[in-house]
Amino acid sequence: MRRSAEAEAGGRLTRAIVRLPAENFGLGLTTSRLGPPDHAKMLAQHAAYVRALEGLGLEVLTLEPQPKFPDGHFVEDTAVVLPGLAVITRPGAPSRRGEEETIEPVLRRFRPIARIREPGTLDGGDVLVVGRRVFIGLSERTNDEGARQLGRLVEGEGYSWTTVPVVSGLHLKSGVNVAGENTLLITRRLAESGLFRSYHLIEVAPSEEAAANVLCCNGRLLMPAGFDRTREKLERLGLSPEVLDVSEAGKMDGGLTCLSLRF
Ligand code: CIR
Repeated sequence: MRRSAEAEAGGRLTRAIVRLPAENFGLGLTTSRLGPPDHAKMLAQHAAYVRALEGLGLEVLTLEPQPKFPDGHFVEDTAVVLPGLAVITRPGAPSRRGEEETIEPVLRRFRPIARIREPGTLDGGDVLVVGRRVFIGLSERTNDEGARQLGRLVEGEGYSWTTVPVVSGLHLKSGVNVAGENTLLITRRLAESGLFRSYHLIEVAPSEEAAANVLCCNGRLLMPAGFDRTREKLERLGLSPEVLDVSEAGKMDGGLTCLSLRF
């Protein structure tokens, strides 16, 4: 299959972009009450994350830390990358605006570029692509105008789209992600929206909402550590997740998907 056609079918991805966490990453935005994060531990967890991405068959491009943007290692929020186009976002949090400018020259090497423009705001964490359908979360970070702009761009690439009110977590992908073929791992609150009913839905345990931030790529599944009930459920279903500790990112409201752009 042509590489782009494979990707269009939700197929094989070849690259990932990550950014090393800056020493001051604990100054980033957070609503969690999990305590201050530890930089050395974060670096070790980030290195293990990069190794896991390489294990998925991705060539990982690692960018330098950017102390000017303490949330800058959550690169997922700065772009939406499709087989034929990279959309540079306009992050919803004022303190994060500008991160996207540091990603644009990197993505320009791989894709034609489009942009979300003022007054639109959009974080990549609010964008879930499932096959040829794009779900765009309306959240504190992504507004109607940002969603509409992205919708028009993805339509031009042959995708359909719909908006989803974000009812669990910071971003849409805090609460729902692809976990396998036609299968989503999802919080009960998002499942109840009915918007995802055409997929096979696996609900995370109600006490384990953050377990929904799994990363499915090239036929493999990564999940965050600390969510045994959900892990056992996935194992029973034969999905055999690889477990990664992302506790320090979690203290800053981040997780597995936020730490990379994959395409
Ligand atoms: C923020 O609040 O923007 C960061 N501290 C966390 C961003 C997490 N990103 C994501 O879920 N895509």
